[in-house]
Amino acid sequence: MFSRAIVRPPAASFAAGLTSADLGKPDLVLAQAQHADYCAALERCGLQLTRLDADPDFPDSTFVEDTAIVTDAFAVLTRPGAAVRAGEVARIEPALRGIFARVHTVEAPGTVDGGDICQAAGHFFIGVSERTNEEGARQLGAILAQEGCTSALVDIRGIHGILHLKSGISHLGERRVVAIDALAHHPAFRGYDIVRIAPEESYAANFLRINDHVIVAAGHLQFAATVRALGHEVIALDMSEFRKMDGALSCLSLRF
Ligand code: CIR
Repeated sequence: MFSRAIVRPPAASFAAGLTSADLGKPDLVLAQAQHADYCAALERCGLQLTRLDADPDFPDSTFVEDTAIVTDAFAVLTRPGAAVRAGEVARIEPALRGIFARVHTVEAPGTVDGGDICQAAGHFFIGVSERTNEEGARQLGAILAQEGCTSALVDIRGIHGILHLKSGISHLGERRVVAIDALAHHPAFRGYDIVRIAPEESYAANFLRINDHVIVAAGHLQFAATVRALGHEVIALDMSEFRKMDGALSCLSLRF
């Protein structure tokens, strides 16, 4: 069960963030409204929110997920792979130290983006990507082992169109992994039920299972129907402005 989440709204500088999407400039007012809807959805799922202030010094800082990995018992401060995002970690650190008794860190030359880390109960899939390097993955694996957790690497370099591992897979719970075609047969997911996502709905591979609900990106009707058929209540959220900045549902919060 999740009971809490940390969020940070998009700042006035949001449109100056990193992006590889060719979807136009985001509308700040609409992004703020979509973020408010996102927060309301988390609350509807039963989460108590820690709301950090918008941070205009870091345009991508609304994507708090990349700065840390959090569990019920501990947190890991990451070292984001994009140099312009490195300073976001120090900005979230006080909040995490106020909540977690055990806070680990990833050290140079390791880099890790939280978006590359997918938790499935006590097991973690660690994506090696343009943002998370092999040394960062190694350090994180060692930290997780020290905490009694297991992990497996998934190299996504060379898979076109995904920034992070969780752009291509998410854990639905009950040992079910939703995956895009390019990741569906990866050996790391052996022993898991794979739910394939249609290529035209690949953006929906990033979703949030929170307690009894599954939050999905609006407009992915086949996927929403699949999730409902598996017995979950679906909340659909418009993510248009975050998608323009390569963001998706999981990026906008740290949940524990
Ligand atoms: C970036 O390129 O870092 C941001 N514009 C988007 C980060 C998305 N984060 C995530 O998927 N966890």
